[in-house]
Amino acid sequence: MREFIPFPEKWCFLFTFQGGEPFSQLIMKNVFSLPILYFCFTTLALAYQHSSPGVEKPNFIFIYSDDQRYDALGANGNPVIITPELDLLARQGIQFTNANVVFALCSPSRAAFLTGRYGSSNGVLELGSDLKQGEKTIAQYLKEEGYLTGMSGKWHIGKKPSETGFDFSVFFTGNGDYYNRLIYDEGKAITPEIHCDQYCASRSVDFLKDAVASDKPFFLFHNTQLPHMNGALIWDAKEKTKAQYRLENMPVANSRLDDLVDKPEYLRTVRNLTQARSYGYPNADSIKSHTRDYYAVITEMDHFLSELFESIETLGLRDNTYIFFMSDNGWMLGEHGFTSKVLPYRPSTHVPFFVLGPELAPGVNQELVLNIDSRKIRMKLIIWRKMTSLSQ
Ligand SMILES: [Ca+2]
Repeated sequence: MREFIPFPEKWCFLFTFQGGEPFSQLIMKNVFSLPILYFCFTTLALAYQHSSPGVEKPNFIFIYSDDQRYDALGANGNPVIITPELDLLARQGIQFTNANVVFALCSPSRAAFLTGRYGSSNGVLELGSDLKQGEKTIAQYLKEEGYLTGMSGKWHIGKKPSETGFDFSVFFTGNGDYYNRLIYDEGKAITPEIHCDQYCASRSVDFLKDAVASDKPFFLFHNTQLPHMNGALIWDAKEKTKAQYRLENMPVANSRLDDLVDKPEYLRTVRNLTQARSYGYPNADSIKSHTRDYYAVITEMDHFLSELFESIETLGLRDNTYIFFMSDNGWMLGEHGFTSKVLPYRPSTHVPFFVLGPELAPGVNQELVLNIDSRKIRMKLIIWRKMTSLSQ
């Protein structure tokens, strides 16, 4: 039996709906032992559930991109990168300027989001490793609240989506080629010729259409492959996309020339450094070429996501849907001489993050946010503090 504690009146406007009284009195007590995103999702879901009859629960769409660093988004102040679709959405929501992941690597980051727990607790500390027995995911929590749950795109933990609470799943495992990718579409193995991100965006749209027809609230976990490198370890963008960028406009970090002599031994031999040297770093031209290719696949990702964004509009979902966008980790483009991620340097852990939805006015928030938060209620404080300020 859940226990409830009073819910401050000043936040009640969030749960005020047409034809209904404000939801004002209750909030799930045990959310304070849950991580931030669980808090946000489940609290909103429960709040709606316990509000007046006829009030619909909110829908949730969480989009996770792959290896997209914080500044690889136009809305975050990058004047060069071309991301019009994401920029448009970001500027309609709350843009978080200090969002980070607790473990800058694909599988642990995804497991951290799904469980709301650190890898040391949920068991996923390596690529492709599995959740510990009994670990409960956000999909399972929401499914218990009557949600239709779907995931689409990259999946990178041991258990299948269907074993972690998802009713609908269209996924490819780990990393590989962008085209002709082996995809498990509702249990059927296929290899569509089109880009895997394009295919999965279309299937996410199918899920949204089915969810609308079902009349159930829904949770969609949409995961892009981009901008992760492909199986040949290159950013395989089309030439016409690359041609939108001029090499001379690509930024180059001054720290690429850092002397690591006073750093720990492992940093002078770590793969992030040897791989960077194989790319030609710290030569500025090599970094510019790499950055151009990286930006180009992000532009393609932005384009593929447009189908999903358009369907949210055409299906009339904006009035009752919260949309979250985040990346599973960042990427180093020559900072301190390094490439890739994992290392806890800021370009590796710092990620784009924005949220938009009903009653959330556009704005910028500079507080620290994590894909899991050790202080448990950080997201609640951030989002609801914003809401509170709007209600005053
Ligand atoms: Ca990643």
